[in-house]
Amino acid sequence: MSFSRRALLKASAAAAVFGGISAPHIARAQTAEFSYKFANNLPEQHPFVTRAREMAAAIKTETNGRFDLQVFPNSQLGSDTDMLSQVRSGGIEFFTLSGLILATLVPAASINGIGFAFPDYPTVWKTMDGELGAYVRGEINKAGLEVMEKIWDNGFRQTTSSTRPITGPDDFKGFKIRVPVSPLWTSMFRAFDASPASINFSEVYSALQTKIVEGQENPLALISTAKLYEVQKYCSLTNHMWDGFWFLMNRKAWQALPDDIKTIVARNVNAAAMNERADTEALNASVKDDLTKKGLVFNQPDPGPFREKLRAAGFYAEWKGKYGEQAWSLLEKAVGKLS
Ligand code: X2X
Repeated sequence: MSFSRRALLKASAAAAVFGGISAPHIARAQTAEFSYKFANNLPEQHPFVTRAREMAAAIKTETNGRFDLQVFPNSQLGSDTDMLSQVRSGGIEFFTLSGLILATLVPAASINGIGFAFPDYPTVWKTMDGELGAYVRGEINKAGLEVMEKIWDNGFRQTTSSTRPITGPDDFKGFKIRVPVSPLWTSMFRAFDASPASINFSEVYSALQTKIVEGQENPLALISTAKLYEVQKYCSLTNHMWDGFWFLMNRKAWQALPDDIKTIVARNVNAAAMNERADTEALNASVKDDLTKKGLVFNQPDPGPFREKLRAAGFYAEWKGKYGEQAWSLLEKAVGKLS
């Protein structure tokens, strides 16, 4: 008997045993009072998805099977643009989205993506768990969506390319770069004189592979787990913005839950966000060597000239005007003077 066949038989014997033991759980699952979908754009291997699945299991246990949360990662239910429409209409109940993309609906939500605003993670969490985060959540509520308190980490974004490394702002001139669908992203890369193309994450790998664009920018954890290194050669540690995911909920679906279930869901979602932050930050910090082995060539440019270029292009002044005095002063209170 081959090893794999033996393993298969063993596995099915185990399944029979555990199937028998867990039969009551299966029965309970079938009678879940609430069966909700949680959609997101992240690859299965990303720590985000591991924590999301763990959270869904904990919620099911703690609600005695009354609340069943199904996790759909990897843009399985559509692109970010599609999923945002679906969470608004109720087609999906829960959805995590970058604040910068959410800004197509809630303009204030892109404010954390202002170029070079955050020096480090402690400042990010102080700001997003503090007054600026509360302000953005208020704006999200005004737009008709519910949002959990804790934002999940995507990370500090780095720039990859198949053609040339980015060593300073001049290398961005004419650079064909994919950016997510978001006015702030387009504006920032126009300020660098690049040629940004708005493309949903679900299409990024193939856009890079077919060379529709030369490069893209994302945190290392995502460059690794989405295997973007397979279709890119250079990685420039530009650290040009921090990006995170707001946990959004369809309002009617949230309001339909009894208070005891709401409490369990909120506690577990926010706890998962905290664990995901720790995992993702650690992966962003540790995965560079692995990516080097996989063939990416790294460089670390000085951020100074990039900031200067944005300032000279009027980027900070323009966005301060768009966000307005209140939001901008909350940002500057947390990170220091930007414009
Ligand atoms: O689309 C991207 O690049 C991603 C996955 O980082 C976001 O969700 C903003």
